[in-house]
Amino acid sequence: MTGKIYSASTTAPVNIATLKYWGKRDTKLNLPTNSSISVTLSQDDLRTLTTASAAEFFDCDKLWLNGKEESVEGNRIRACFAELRAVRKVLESANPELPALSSYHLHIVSENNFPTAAGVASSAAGFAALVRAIANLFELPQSPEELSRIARQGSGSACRSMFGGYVAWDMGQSDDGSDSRAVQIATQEMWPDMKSVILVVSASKKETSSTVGMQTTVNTSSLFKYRAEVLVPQRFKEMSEAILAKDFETFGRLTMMDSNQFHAVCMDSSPPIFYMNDISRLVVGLIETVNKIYGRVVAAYTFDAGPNAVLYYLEKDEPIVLGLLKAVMPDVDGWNKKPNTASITPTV
Ligand code: 2P0
Repeated sequence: MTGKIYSASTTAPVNIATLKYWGKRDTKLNLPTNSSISVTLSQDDLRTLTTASAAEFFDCDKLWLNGKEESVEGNRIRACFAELRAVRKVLESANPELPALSSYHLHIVSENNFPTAAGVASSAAGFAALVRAIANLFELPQSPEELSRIARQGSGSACRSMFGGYVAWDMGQSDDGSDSRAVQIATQEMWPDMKSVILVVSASKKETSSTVGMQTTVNTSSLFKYRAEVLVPQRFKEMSEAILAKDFETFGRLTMMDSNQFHAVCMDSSPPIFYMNDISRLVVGLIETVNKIYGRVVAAYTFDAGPNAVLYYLEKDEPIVLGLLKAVMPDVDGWNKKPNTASITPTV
């Protein structure tokens, strides 16, 4: 059978949290136990490109990731498809001349321009691109904030990739997740001299997935509750204010403190979860030493659910930061040239 194929393509960027999301109060809806903040990286360096197509003659939903067909039976993808189709259906009811795309099957083709296995927030860019591509295909009028609520159901951190610049994910208070969505704190242009670099310490897949790890922490860590209920709300306010004031000293200090505390609650879980390794700890020591020598925050490190480091610094300090990395890690020269040695890619 043949017929018209409707298509739309889009890209979505990677984001790296500076105030970490770790813990769900609702695992089905991906409702977090605390609000979080992230910086969206430049799409020139790291992005997912996704095309969504719909046709009356497609006989089932399909998804290809980096050229390989993947299942679309997961609850998270299903939730995103269902929400987007429901919104499209409302549009079709109000405009009967529109094609009935909400009832057609979808084919999704998605590609990362970075190694998926490198453990660099690929699910965030992936689900953000998936939701935005289908929303474009369906010509939905929803705002990025409203779409972020849908992307959140694919992967929590994906809601933050609906925006560039500095982004907050407001945990919300409701049980249905209607107020758990991302908002932009500031654009990238507002703080143009902010730079980041990713050190790929290991490109191997993490042992404990974020989804499993965070619920282990929620269920077993006694430090976790204090972090989520007392420390993060204070830090959220301070970090938002530091971003708006372009106060790198405070932003960097809070970023490092929050990364260390996130890994502390991981270690306080039972069984303990270790995401950082010896090279990660070497990077921490290096940055702490440089900051001490200069008597200010020259660079700030942060580590997600893996050993890879992301460093934030101001452009004026790039010679110090990259010079130091090159001196200490001479192999640092590009993506994955030597597996399991550090490699860097500077981003904006
Ligand atoms: C973050 N991470 O804020 C934190 C910091 C990892 C460490 O969001 O289960 O892949 O899909 O909602 O979003 C990774 O968790 O988890 C994450 P799900 P997700 O970026």
